[in-house]
Amino acid sequence: MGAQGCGRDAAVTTAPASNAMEQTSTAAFLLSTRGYVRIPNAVPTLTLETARTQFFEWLHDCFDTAVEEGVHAVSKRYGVHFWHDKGRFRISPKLTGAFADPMLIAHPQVSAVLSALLGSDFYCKYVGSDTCLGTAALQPPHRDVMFYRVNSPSCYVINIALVDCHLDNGPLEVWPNGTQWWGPQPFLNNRVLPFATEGHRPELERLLEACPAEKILLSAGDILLRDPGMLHRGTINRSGEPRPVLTLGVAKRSYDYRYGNIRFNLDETAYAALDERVRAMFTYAFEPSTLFYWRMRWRRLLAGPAPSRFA
Ligand SMILES: O=C(O)CCC(=O)C(=O)O
Repeated sequence: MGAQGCGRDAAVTTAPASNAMEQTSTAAFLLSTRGYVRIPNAVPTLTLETARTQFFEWLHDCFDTAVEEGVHAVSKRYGVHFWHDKGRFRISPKLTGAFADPMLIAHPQVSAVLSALLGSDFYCKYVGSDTCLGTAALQPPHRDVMFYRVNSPSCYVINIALVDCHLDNGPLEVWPNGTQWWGPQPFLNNRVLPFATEGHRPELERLLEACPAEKILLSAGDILLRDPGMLHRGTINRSGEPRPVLTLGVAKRSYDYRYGNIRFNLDETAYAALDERVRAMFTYAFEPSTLFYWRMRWRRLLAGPAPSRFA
């Protein structure tokens, strides 16, 4: 099976898998070195199906809510926050019902791996989703976060496949290896930065021509953990069906970035109703009695206003 990388065939992978709790250290090793690891069949069927049905209702509500590209909006029937650009919809799910299920949002295997790498008090900065449609263009290779100041990742992305992600519906393409591989200097030496998610970056694509890329295939219910510093891109969806994947950004407490606002997903009532394993990831936004709440407020103030779709 060949799939188009930067001018050469990208390998196709189902991603190295970690199955059991006792494999936490192996999964953490793969995530740190290779840049990604897959937890197969992680989400229970009923939770997955309920979440998928709900998600498609939100998606259609967003389709029915006409808004300009790149502008943050709220859908007219369900009130979900979203924006879309170039055939890619970013919906912030409301964390109730199946979307508040710890087996989806705070999966024990995922938490064990992330605790090993980020500390058990890691927090969740955003819960979003990437849905690519048939109109979505091939993205340029990019990283999701700025270069880290230290030589190990300070944050990770959790991708939860709501549908099968196969070669025809726009699977994620990655250039494997974690942050330690993709440091700033080689890019600066070549006067090219890997942050743009749209348009063409021929200089970057040329540099990557000799670097093997992989397209990651996922089954619905698989969870992919990846280093957002690993180069990757969204590909083309030829299936005629939307391809939704949930996307959570989690980080060490010492680290913050501008993207995301958990208030798009939760209000006080929904927060209070959360299972404590899920709630623990969001205390920073709802518990003024904690130091971390004020530290995050302060960081946000210092960072200044972000684009509306980020804020
Ligand atoms: O759609 C995807 O799977 C990934 C998209 C992506 O990497 C991005 O929009 O930054």
